Amino acid sequence: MGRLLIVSNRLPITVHRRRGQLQFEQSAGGLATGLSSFYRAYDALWIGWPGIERKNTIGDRDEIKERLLAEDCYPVFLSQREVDEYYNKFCSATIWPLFHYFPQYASYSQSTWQAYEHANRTFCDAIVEVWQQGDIIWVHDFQLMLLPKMLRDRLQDPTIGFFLHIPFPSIELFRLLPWRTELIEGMMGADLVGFHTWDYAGHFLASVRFLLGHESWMGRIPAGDRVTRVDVFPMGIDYARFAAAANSPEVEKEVDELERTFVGRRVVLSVDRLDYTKGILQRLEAFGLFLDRNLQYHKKLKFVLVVVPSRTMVARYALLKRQIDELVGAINGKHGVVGWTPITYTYRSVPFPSLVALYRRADVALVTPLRDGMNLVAKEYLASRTDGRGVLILSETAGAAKELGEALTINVNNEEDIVAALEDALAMSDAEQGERLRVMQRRLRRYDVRRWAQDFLDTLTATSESQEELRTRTLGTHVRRRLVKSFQQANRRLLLLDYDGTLAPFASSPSKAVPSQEVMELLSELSSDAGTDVVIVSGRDRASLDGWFGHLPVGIVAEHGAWLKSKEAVEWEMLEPLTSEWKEEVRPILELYADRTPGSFVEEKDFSLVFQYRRSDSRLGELRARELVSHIEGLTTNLNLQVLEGSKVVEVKNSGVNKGRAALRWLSEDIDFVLAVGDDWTDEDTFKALPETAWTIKVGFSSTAAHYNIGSPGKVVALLMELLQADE
Ligand code: GDG
Repeated sequence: MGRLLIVSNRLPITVHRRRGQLQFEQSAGGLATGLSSFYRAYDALWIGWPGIERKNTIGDRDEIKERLLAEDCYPVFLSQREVDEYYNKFCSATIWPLFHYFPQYASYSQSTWQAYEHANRTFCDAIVEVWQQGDIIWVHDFQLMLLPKMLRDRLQDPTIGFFLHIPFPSIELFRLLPWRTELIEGMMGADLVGFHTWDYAGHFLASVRFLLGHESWMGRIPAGDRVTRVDVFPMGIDYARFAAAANSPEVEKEVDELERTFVGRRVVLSVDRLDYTKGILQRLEAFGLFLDRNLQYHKKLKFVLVVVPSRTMVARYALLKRQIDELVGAINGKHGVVGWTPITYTYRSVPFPSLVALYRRADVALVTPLRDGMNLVAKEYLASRTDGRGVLILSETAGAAKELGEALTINVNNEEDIVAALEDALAMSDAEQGERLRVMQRRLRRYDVRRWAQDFLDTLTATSESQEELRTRTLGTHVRRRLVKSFQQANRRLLLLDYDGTLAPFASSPSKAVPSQEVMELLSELSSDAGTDVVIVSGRDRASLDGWFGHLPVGIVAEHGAWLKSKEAVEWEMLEPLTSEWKEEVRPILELYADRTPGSFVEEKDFSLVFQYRRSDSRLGELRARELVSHIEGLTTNLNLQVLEGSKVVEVKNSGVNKGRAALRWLSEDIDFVLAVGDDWTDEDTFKALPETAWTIKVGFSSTAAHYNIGSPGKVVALLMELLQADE
């Protein structure tokens, strides 16, 4: 196995220059601390910005590189201007607010977008410098959403994973971005795209469907000649580190010191980076209300508010800082007395042992983000409670709430909710606290940050292996050559070709999918050879097929096998005697569904009725299709009918009729080359009916009975062209 290349905006090591001297320090932040022990155990290289502006590295770049390499890190050098435009502006003022449901804070500027693209390309160049065949690349977070595709375009069959640490918003927000398509295509360059929760994954899948038109199946999105897998990996913490620290003498000492400060008072704690997404103002307002209502807690309670400076260069953050300062002042001014201020507020980062000591001492952790991808603070608090006490109050809009059902969950916009939760938390018995804690701790201990990373990487490896399998099933050059050769050597050949999705791409309505000039010429030339039988095997009605192909010397199967016409014949022939009286009974049901599904309609053929929903909202269409199938199921058995679910269609027709049965009518002993190509599951009947020796090819990459897969109708046409040329 190759190495693991972790890529994130910041390296786990930050480089500073103080009084001319280079200094190397551990970076703060959940990802850096969480993954640092993990990546050291791997044959890994971490690629990212070391936090020092490029100008400041002049003359020392080689030394920086060398010292970072000794720590398995590889620097991407960025100028202050690049960081301003790309990180402080595009990442912090466009993506961050929009993805956290603050569209009113998002600004859209073409120049910062270009800086984002440029920064992603700079990362791409750095990776290309170090990448070797077999390496696994794991890209992190919203700063690098374009990177997976950029890498895929530059490297040969790379294995790429992408993990988004923040929420992926609903399509209604994501679509507001002018560069939505580029971003989603960028992420789709990965083999595996990971999120913290199913909601985020679902939103991503909906955006892919809406913007790129790719459907997904069980979290897999076949697109072109690859499949991108989407899955959920709720990030864990370094549980053992927090649990061990909580019992360490150093932390014990700090807890004792805190005890002297708090003298028996109850403690409510919150710890966040300064950010409007964290709901700090809402929390303070609610705490103020709690004090108004609960005089019994005056002088007996402390709220410790730790705010860690963040994105101080961004104006909105500076404003928020002023608002917090004012509100803390107002609450302390209103309720404080000599000897007691209700809120102890620190605006700086606290050292790790002090953080754990605060977690240990706090009776309640009040975690109230308006939106948060996950929120690791909530998990760290729980891991530090080795004494079996402590209550977590957690906002339901934090990703962590999906896993921590035993916490007291609140709606941050509901002040009453927060006040009630604080009252409940402070009144909760030790026994109940212990019970709730134990369940959550067990979960967090099992799925810690190492399991999380390992789980992601295992899934990535499996996805990449199945990609490999797909590549071998894909009609590559080698197999193609064999196919062409066997076509050339055969005396009598049979080509069974589906039409929609095989010879022609799907159009918005069936009548618009007319055969191209190229396809017509191709079919005409292939069928002009006396030794080659060409048969169009379609689900369409006779009239359309006759109109398009009737003048060519080709066989035609219409309505999925209900009607057949050989190349010499003028008249259509029925595969077997069929009736259509059932239509009177079934038509009104299909029409009812069409009326309730904007964009859909009912198509009528001689022996079938079709509910077509290609132009409808795909989720509504699928829902209606499923409802329709179950609605008519009972009816169809009585009437000896079958229901086929094709690509954006539900077709009701006589049972016993299928493309496979019809296709067999063209097989004869002297045929020594058979090729069948189709995209739909109605073509599976053809694949299954044919002898093992037949060349069967499925267009697209969902599972199939065919021997090979091919990417698109365009590639089918190219293949047929190759056959034609081989024959000349
Ligand atoms: C993003 C997503 C997602 C905080 N203050 C101090 C300190 N910290 C450490 C905490 C924790 C980390 O910083 C903060 O992580 P969060 O998850 O709470 O929030 P974000 O920074 O916004 O992280 C978030 C996360 O990525 C991971 O995917 O959960 O939703 O927004 O580890 O301990 N550490 C020290 N002193 C402090 O004062 N030592």
